[in-house]
Amino acid sequence: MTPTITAFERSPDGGKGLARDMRVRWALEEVGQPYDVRLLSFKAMKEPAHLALHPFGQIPTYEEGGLALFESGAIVFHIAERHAGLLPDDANARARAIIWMFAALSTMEPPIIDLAIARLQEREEAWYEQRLPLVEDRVRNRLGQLSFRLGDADWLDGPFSAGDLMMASVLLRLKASGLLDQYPNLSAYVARGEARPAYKRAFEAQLAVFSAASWT
Ligand code: GTB
Repeated sequence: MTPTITAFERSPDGGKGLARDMRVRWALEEVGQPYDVRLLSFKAMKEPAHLALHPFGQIPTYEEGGLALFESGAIVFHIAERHAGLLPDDANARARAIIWMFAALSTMEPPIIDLAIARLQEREEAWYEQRLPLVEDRVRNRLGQLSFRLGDADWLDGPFSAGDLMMASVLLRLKASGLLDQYPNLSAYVARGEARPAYKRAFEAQLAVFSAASWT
């Protein structure tokens, strides 16, 4: 059964691949699973039909037969569990790859999103200039720790895994900020992710939505 995912009809990033459907597309491409996409307007995301799938009225969702999932991490984990290629067979190596999925989502992503929100929504606040360096420092702290752990390895724990897919997806959000450039091994890590054929296919697929749209 071909799964269907949801994505923005009109993403604020105009196709830079920063919305979270991108990590789901990437996972599906890595395992060679074709998929359909249902595009949603911001209005449709808050309507009952979508809220029945996603209680928070967001993208991405994933539907496959009778199964409906939300949360990009849970979706990527489901894909990685059901197909070969994103999680090692060895039980301990598999558990360690899963650690990195959680680390990406619960340790790295929160300060990165906090920074994105500060830059997008708090610029006009009187305290913005005071707060920004604190937020950036929290991101740098995590990047420094991750950079130290990665060292000169290609991936976080042996071969490329769902943990790397999630970590690279989270770090990509920092690309435009310049912060990543201060950690050459992390920049190279993200670039290795972007160079993967599956990533490129996923990126082109999400970009095609915006290139084809009449409003662009
Ligand atoms: N924890 C959830 C998950 O991982 O799936 C978070 C899902 C989420 O934040 N979805 C966002 C959404 O639906 C899209 S990805 N937002 C609409 C809403 O909440 O009403 C976040 C996002 C959006 C836009 C950009 N961008 O343009 O750069 C980047 C990331």
